[in-house]
Parts: sequence; structure tokens; C-alpha cells
Amino acid sequence: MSELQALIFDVDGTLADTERDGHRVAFNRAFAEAGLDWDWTTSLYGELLAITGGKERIRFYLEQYLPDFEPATDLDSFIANLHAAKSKYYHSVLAEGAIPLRPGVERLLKEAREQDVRLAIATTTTPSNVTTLLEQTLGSDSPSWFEVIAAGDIVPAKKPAPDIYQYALQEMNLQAQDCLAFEDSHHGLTSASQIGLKTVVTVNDYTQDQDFTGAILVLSDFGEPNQPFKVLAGDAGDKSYLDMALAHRLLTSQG
Ligand code: XBP
Ligand code: MG
Repeated sequence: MSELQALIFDVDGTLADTERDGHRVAFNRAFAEAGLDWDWTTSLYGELLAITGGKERIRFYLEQYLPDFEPATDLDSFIANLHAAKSKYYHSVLAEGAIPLRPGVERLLKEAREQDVRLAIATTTTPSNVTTLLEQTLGSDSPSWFEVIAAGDIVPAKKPAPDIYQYALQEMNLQAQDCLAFEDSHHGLTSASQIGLKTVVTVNDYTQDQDFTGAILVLSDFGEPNQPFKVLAGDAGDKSYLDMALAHRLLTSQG
């Protein structure tokens, strides 16, 4: 019998809408600083999100859109330097306080903590991006709420590979059947569900048209008591926001 022991969260798009006004803006600032006239518009960025990982995304962009580009240094160092600048700018965007948590995220995290349900992060982004986002939105001690922050290059293969979720489970010494995952994208759902994690998806503008077959529940967002979610697929019973009672029920349901 499964018993809910941990919630494992994706970060970008799930905890906060960081992509369009956070990562994208930071990439563009890094390009400008490097004297590059590249402009990742909101629509182009939507296409580039097919590739997870910022360094991987830059490499893909060069291959697909600028195949004749010749960097001044070798390609790996060029990308690494550009990405380091991007991370610096991303932190400054977060410090501006422009990116709030999505509806219901803070409430759900706090409710899980009250019930001693363990928390973890499984994300593709750089580790310091996660801690900065948490500190900025939930306070300086909030990274410690998470037993494991599995992030970035800690595993060889990024999402949609399952490695990052596998890593988080191993670190917590838990089985997939005792945890729920939270994602916003098809790649994230693929990563979590490949190793048997039941997954709740909350969509956003970039992901709303993706295929979420296999998700236990697909929602507009986690919702709040005064701000009900929309159920896009699956069964939330009589609930209008995601709380721990619904989380427990989802884990033990047959779906
Ligand atoms: C997040 C990503 C990341 C961020 C950029 O995917 O794809 O690449 O866009 O982060 P997910 P870095 O939400 O599925 O984890 O530049 O730090 O790699
Ligand atoms: Mg995501």
C-alpha cells in the first residue's frame, strides 16, 4: 500500500513562471553584454524550451539558427562563459522581486511541512537559481525545507531523462510509489513518470498545449481557497484547490 511520504517539485514553470520574464531576459542580457545581437523573443524562446538546460539551449540555438557562427574561443568555453553571465543576470532579475510563486505553492509547501511530509526539488536549472528563487520568495531559511535539491549538472542526462528524479529518490531512500511529483511540462512529466512517479501537472502559457497523457491530474494551477483551479484532465473530486488531502488521495487512487 502506497503512503504519501514526499512531494518532489520541478522549479521552472511549476513553483514560479520563471521562463519568459526570468531566464529569457537573463539570456538576452548576457548576449548583449557579450556584444552579440541575438534576441530570444518570447515566441522563439517557446521553441527553444524544447531543449532543457541553459547551456544545451545555447548550443542548440547555434546549431539550428546560426550554423556559421564562429566563437572567439572553443565552443564549450564560449557557451560556459555566456551561461555564467546568464546565471548572474538571472539572479539579478530574481533580486528585483519580479517573479512571484504560482498560486497555492506556498500554501501547499507549508501544509506538507506541518504534516511532516518530506519535500524535494528535481530540476534542470542551475542549483544556485533554485536557492535564490526560494530565498527571494519564501525567506532565507526556505532552502532548508527541502531535504534534497537535485538540480542542473548533478546528473549526466537532463529531463526528459529520468535521472534527476531517480537521484532525488535515491538521496531520500524512498520508492516512487510513496511520492508525488509536480511538473509543468511534457519533458518534466516524461522524466518523472518514466520511473513510476505519479505526477500532477500545472500548465502555463508555454506548456498548455503539450501532451500530458499519463499525468494523474492536469490543472491550471494549484489554486487557493478563494481562487479555484481549473481541472484540465483527471479527477479532483469536490476540491477546488490542491491541498494535502487531495495529494494523499491522488497517490492512492488507481489513475
Ligand atoms: C528548466 C530549464 C532550464 C532553465 C534554464 O526545465 O529548462 O534550462 O530554462 O536554467 P525544468 P539554466 O523546469 O523542466 O527543470 O540556464 O540554469 O540551465
Ligand atoms: Mg518546468
